[in-house]
Amino acid sequence: MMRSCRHASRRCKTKVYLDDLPRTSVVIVFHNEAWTTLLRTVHSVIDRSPRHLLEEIVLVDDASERDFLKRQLEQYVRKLEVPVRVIRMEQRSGLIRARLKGASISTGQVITFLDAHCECTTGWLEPLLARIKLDKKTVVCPIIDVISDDTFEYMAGSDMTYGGFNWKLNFRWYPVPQREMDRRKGDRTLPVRTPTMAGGLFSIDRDYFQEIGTYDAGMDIWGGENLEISFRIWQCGGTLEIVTCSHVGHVFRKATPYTFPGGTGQIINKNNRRLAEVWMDEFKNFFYIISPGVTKVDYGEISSRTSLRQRLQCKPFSWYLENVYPDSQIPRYYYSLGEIRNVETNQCLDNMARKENEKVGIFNCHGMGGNQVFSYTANKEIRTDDLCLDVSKLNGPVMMLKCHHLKGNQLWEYDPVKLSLVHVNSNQCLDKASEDDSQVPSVRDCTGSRSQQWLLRNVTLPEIF
Ligand code: UD2
Ligand code: MN
Repeated sequence: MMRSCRHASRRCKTKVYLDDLPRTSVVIVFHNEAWTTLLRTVHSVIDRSPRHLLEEIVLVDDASERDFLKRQLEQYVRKLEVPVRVIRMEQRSGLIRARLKGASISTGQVITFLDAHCECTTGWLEPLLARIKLDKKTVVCPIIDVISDDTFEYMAGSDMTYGGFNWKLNFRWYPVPQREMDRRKGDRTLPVRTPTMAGGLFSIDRDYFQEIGTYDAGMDIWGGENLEISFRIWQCGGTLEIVTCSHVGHVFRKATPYTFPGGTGQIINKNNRRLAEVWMDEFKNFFYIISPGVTKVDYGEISSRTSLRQRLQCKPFSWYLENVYPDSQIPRYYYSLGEIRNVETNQCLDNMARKENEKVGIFNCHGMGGNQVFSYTANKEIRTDDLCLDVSKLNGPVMMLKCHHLKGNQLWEYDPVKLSLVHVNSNQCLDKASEDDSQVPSVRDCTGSRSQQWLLRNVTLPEIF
């Protein structure tokens, strides 16, 4: 176990919190969790929460198949000095419906959700509850520290990253942008407004959880619920924060210890479709164009969720992109979304599943989205999800770098008449291939040749242009 406050910054340690904060129930759902990690979670909650702020712990067993999680667990928790209730799902339901069940039988004014393999640090709870006391529409997450799944070593998480997501609707950490540092006047002990939450660790006022529609109970097993609740909180008038003075460790596992009945892809795609259809308006196209296969997945009935959105008069997704997540990987305005096809060779730009700092490629057009989807944005960057086409030397190859929103080497001017893509900094044109490698597009002096002409498919021109 770690020493107290190891990761809290010194200024966090001197903060003083009111005594009469709202009390919380801690809800922990699990399926086939290991004994030691589950108990490490429970004990750390008991040991590191001020007793008067902890109403109870609710353990929801999502139909585990391990014997020790049955009577042995019940007998063990009976001896603990905080009320711990164990409830069972009748059948495997997934973490979303298991959390809903746990929330519904809990009684604290605040509900705190934790994964079943966490370790709360000293002082984790007070800063979370203090934010909710100030405004019950604030939903708060701790900084998630990393517990190694090999050695169980404890490593501090960063207060300089916040939650976002990519075109495939995967949750991702991204650097906290300058505007958020400025808003806090550089004080890193103040909560960070985050566009999304990771999903597993957060506290929410019980009444507010009800008011904004808890979770989408039509989502199965795992995935999607974290973005869904994030979009919903922001679009429907709440605030989502990472409270940087609160730290909770989480075991990040390389592989899931459980099955996804019906197939991992099917389930996650269904959940993602539900959130895209209900909350993302026309921006769901980023998800659908990059993964066209997804549109075949049945997402069930969503009318209760769309009417929730109406009833709460939630704002459009464009509002969220503009006001909450302007540095999003999904651009608020863009000229095109789809393939970028070379006129001479009829081949398409292709990220070749390469990663950051690697070269963009060119390949036969396949029309299947994926690696051949690019967006030419209103900021005149060419992005493939969270990477931008970037050139840093004359006649240089086109690299894929993290989009920096600073124009510079990532600024491209498309001429819809000449069909050229001019790299503004070098004043050279995107060409199908470099001198020495036909598979590597590069910039060359502009000649107007057909190898420098490009068709941007699915061109949509929003009214502002
Ligand atoms: C992250 C979240 C997780 C959840 C998930 C997206 C963190 C640290 N974790 O994945 O909470 O939001 O993204 O859905 O932010 N479980 C069940 N029944 C199931 C499957 C899982 O009860 O059918 C439990 C599981 O035992 C665990 C919790 O749900 O306690 C989260 O599952 P995970 O730890 O496998 O998810 P993780 O951390 O990869
Ligand atoms: Mn987890």
